[in-house]
Amino acid sequence: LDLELALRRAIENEELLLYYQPKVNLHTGAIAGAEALLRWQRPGYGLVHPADFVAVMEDTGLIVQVGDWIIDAACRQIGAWLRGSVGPVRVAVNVASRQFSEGDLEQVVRGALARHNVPAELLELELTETALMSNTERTIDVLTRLKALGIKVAIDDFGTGYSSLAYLQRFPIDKLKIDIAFVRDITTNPNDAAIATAIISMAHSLKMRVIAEGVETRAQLEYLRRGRCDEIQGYFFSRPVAPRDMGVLVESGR
Ligand code: G
Ligand code: G
Ligand code: MN
Ligand code: NA
Repeated sequence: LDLELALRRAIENEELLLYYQPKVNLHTGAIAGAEALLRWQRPGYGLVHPADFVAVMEDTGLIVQVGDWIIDAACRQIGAWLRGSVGPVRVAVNVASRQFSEGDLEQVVRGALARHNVPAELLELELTETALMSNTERTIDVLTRLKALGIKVAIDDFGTGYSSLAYLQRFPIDKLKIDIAFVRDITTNPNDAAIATAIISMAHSLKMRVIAEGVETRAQLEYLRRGRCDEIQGYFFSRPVAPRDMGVLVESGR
């Protein structure tokens, strides 16, 4: 496969980079952190988005190697911000299913935190329901060891899978991320609004925080704030941006 070969070269040639999208705390209005989002600076193609290559990396297993690089790169950035003028920024990293099931996440995370001298509470992992559902005993074991390091764990795209909160509460999870599918029409579709509100209330009963993704309008933001949602992320506040611009956003928000 040409794309697979090009991706292997991209890793060697250091063409991969991370963009950052801010998350906003709805209680305080302050920037709560950022999600790291993979980009590929592909010669002749410009900046390529993961929608065009993450699936190939998943199919070929390349995602495990790239995933390790992503965790290291995110920790390097956290360390640079921490020891520069920006200060502490909590960064959430997406973890693919295969990375969770085939990789040694605890070792990778432990190594990256140590290498870049970063406090564990500044790193968060975003896992999908699918990643957690294959082997319950192993999932609980891996998550427990990750949590013991002091990092945060969030469930991404929540509401689109088949797992219930009753099932998820068996895992040590800090945060739920409500999928964009329930946010898009939240102000006009009573069913989506009911689902989002129910997720927030159930999550809070289970002592989890809630973030909504894909917030594009003030109306959506206000609806979620009234519904007691803790954080939002989306184009309304900012698109994913280069590290330097993320730093500027944090500095100007203080
Ligand atoms: O960044 P974008 O806005 O285009 O993201 C598209 C998709 O790619 C999303 O589903 C996102 O979760 C996924 N993605 C982005 N960055 C990463 C990453 O670093 N690791 C993994 N596994 N998926 C990512
Ligand atoms: O799967 P995951 O949640 O990690 O992917 C996040 C994806 O959502 C990225 O592709 C990111 O660029 C995209 N995204 C972030 N904010 C918005 C938004 O406000 N609207 C839409 N449509 N997509 C968004
Ligand atoms: Mn995510
Ligand atoms: Na998501």
